[in-house]
Amino acid sequence: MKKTLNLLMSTLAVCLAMPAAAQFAKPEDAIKYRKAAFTVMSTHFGRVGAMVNGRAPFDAKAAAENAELAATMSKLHWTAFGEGTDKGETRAKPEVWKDNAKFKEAAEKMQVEVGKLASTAKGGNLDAIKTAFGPAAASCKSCHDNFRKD
Ligand code: ASC
Repeated sequence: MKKTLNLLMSTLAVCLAMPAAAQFAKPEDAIKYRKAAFTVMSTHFGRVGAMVNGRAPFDAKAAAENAELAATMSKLHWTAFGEGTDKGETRAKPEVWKDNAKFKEAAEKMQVEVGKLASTAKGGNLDAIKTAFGPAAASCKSCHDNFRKD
């Protein structure tokens, strides 16, 4: 039991120390992973958006849960834009890699804004959520405009 645990812990340590790209066996896996993460993030972000835009009734608990999920998802994609993942089934523009510092900055801005939306949503006040939603949506859009093909 102890041996198994030791092996597990050392495997975990090696995995954490590996460069991000090496966490995916193939570039297609990284592309699939990041698309899935964007899809899940967008789904939960969109549910908050529906309440903000009056397309769905406001439910404070659901807003907080969905915003929290969007914030959690917003942390996942970035290791999946490694080298060699610019080709294949992707709409990512070459600028993601050519202008990587700018891409990272945009990614971090999005994480901060979606994080703020999640902490605001915990308060359960629709007006405050509306205020926090705008900059979060703008941070999604700015990345689409600069780093996504359509
Ligand atoms: C969403 C979603 C996005 C953003 C973006 C904001 O609900 O899926 O990617 O909002 O459209 O402009």
